[in-house]
Amino acid sequence: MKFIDVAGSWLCPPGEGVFTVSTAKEKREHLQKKYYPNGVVREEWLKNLKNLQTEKFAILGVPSDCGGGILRGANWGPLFIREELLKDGMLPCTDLGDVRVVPHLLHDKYLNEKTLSSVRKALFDTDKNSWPVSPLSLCEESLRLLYQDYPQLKVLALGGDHSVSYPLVKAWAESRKKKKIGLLHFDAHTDLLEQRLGIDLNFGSWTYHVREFFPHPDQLIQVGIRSTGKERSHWEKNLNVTQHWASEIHKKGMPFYITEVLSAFKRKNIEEVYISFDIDALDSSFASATGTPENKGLDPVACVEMIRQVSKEFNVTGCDLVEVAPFINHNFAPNMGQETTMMTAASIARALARALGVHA
Ligand SMILES: [Mn+2]
Repeated sequence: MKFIDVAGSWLCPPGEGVFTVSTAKEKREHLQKKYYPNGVVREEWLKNLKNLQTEKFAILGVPSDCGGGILRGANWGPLFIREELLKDGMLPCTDLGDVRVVPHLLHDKYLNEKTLSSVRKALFDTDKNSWPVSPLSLCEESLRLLYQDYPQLKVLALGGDHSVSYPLVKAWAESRKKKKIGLLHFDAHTDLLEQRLGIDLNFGSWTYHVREFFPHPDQLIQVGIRSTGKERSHWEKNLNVTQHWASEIHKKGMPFYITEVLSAFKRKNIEEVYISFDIDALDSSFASATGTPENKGLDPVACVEMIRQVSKEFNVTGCDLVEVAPFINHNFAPNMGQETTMMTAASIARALARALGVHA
């Protein structure tokens, strides 16, 4: 199977991944007018997908927020982050569009045959083929084919809740089996649960399940941790990860930890790095429009510097920015909370794009 044969069915034009008729319609139309000025959205989008062999970078939206549920709304992240990015001019790279999202679903392994067949008919007008239907499954399979057909392509993915990083990182890692790879994970939370309420794939467990691709603690580094029921030693000893907690970063300063991260990746001769950025790694004064904002967090400028230095020394070939939920307005951050979060999210997205090599 080729990516181009399924892309038009599994993905949709940028901004259309959230299934809605009227909510945020003007935002979607504004975005699409900028992207496709002559108005033929679907044709233009498909035309771009046919030229991926000459592209180096691409954006992908994964507007799925079924993987957690404390406060949803990260499904709007991809549209609103793109919209915010447009304010300073478009990112000079192809947009693959959004993964199609049936908002009730997470991963196909949780579905019975009857449901799979029914959703296939709804999404693809047929259930003849065994195509995936759930957002995480569609995301993983799309990227597997994308990396198979265009191995040069580096993708910046916009989530979605953090469960989307499971398929994103898995597809990225599996397409690089012969390479020494590393993961740099910014987050307030460890996301290292084995399961939550009996469900093994969710926003709090994706890191636990991608550890198999990063078997050495120097390969999986978490930055910004501060909201967890257990000590750092518990996670590091039992789960083979390295953690740099926010409290330690406040004490010793980010430059110290940038050096730590660079030397850890060097010790392991890392060839390619994936960066996953949960916006709640940042202090809630910068990022309150998210499901689980946390205070005493990181400074965005310091994070941008860490991203920059890592990309200077290592080949960063995949990134995601997740948990941006533009409609959430916590009462500790009235009025400006959402605006500030979106501006901050755009600056992180640009830093990640630059890390991939985009002149952003
Ligand atoms: Mn997370």
